[in-house]
Amino acid sequence: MEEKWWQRSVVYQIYPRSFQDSNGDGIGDLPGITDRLEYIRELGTDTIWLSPVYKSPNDDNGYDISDYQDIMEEFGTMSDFDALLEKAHSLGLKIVMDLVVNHSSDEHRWFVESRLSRDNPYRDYYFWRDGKDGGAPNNWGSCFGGSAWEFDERTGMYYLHLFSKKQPDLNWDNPAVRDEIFRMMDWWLQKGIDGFRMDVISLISKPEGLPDGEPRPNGYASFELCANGPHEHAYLREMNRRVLSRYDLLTVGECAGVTLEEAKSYANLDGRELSMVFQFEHMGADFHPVLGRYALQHKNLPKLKEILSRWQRELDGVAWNSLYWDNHDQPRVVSRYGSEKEEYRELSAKMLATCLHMMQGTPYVYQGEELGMTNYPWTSIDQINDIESLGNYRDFHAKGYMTEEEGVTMMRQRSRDNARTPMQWDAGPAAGFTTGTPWLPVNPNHTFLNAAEQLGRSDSVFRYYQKLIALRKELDVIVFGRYALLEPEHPDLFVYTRTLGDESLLVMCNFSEESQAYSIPSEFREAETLIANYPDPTPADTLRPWEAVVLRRR
Ligand code: ISL
Ligand code: CA
Repeated sequence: MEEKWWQRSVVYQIYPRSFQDSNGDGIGDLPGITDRLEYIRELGTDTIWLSPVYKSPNDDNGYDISDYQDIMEEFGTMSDFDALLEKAHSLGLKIVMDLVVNHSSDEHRWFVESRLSRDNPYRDYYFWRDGKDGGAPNNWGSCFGGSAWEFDERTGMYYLHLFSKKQPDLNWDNPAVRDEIFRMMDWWLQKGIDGFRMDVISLISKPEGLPDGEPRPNGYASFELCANGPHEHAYLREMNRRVLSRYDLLTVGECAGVTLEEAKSYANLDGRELSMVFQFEHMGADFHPVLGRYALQHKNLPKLKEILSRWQRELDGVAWNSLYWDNHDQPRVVSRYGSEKEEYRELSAKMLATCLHMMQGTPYVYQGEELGMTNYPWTSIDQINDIESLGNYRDFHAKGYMTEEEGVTMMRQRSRDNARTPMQWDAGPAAGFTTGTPWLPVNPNHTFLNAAEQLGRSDSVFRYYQKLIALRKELDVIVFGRYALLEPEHPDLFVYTRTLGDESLLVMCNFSEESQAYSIPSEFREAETLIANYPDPTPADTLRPWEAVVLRRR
């Protein structure tokens, strides 16, 4: 197999709304990003994934697109985009765009037409069905709470929306829809972008006949029953044949509900579909067994290790992994698996980075993760903007699963808004994000947790990420080495090896604030330390609180 550029890449994800405001309106924008490209290059990441910047009424912050070939007004203009792309390329940075085509906005002209009449030419661009027994056509729930169906007065039928009612699902079974989407993708590729991150692309082929599913505690079947549907791979192969294969791209499918077996097809090294997928299994390792994501955390390290290790082992040589802890939909990993305590915050952030960045796959760094940013200390439901955590809270609250007080605690641990508070550039007002009032509050810890402070200090989290990223560029064993898990049952230690030819790495991570006894396997006793998060060498038989050490043997 010929090596692909994205197998050595590390991707930096930008959520434009929260990255850098340039005009004082409190909303991040394209000129703001362009001004900060040097920072991203300094980190060593070589590719940027831009969350959506397209025209949108912002019901779901840009994941509801009303024109795929125009830019959101708050973010700037198409010439701002062109300037961003040009400067990025001149700095050696690639740009991967978000592609949100499982659904459009209800304000997209296709849907505006579609809802006009039952025989409109755009009617079959979406899913329209008659009601059943005086209610919705089936029991599917929206990912954002409530039913996945909305009744539309005008034609007396329901339309499907697996997300908000302002995000109607596109009907991929209609060849005209696929033609439109492929043409639009080609238009962006002609501009010179370097790939796509494909939003919930695993949901585009709906199950035949749209049957009811098993209801969950909120009363609705999960939207994930649409995952990996009957024509999923056929549609992606068609997209690949007609569009992707004509360019040299990084493509990553966000695949809610993907299984390992399915991933071997989506992300196969034969290149017939996508470069890689975002799987969600490891994100579920701390979910409540029944209530799922929007309940309190249930940490379980052996489970997390089992999942990540299975993906490492089984995709090796067959398909390609993506590696991530954070993105704009997840709470901050330091608050989730590390420690917010002053004495441990940076240690734990570095430990988590080590654990992920020594694995096989393409790592993704979400803005602020390279500083060890944490969740926001929300004190009231009213502060929350995120449509997903609010909708799910309402469902659970109505069913009596959650008091309002528990809801606030849940938001602190779970809400997507934890990832969306402004990027912390400096200690100044609004953290250097804006000169105005930020659209979401700035985390009060920006006075000491910020990029300016960390750039000025050689032992900062930023500098540590920089080293990890540089190591991946340097060492084949990190990119291609075979993975093996040690100590699978240990409740607090995550230990694994990577091996390529005669070279091997031992990666040791302590996921707790207690010292843990661990005796280094004899073959690594004389090995050199490749990277570690404590300044002095680890004691022979112990890992200190949140310690991470990588040993290298040749
Ligand atoms: O993580 C999830 C399930 O465990 C859900 O958050 C779901 O998979 C996810 O929301 C899908 O995400 C993508 O599509 C959404 C958008 O709100 C997200 O921001 C985006 O990343 C609808 O476009
Ligand atoms: Ca702005």
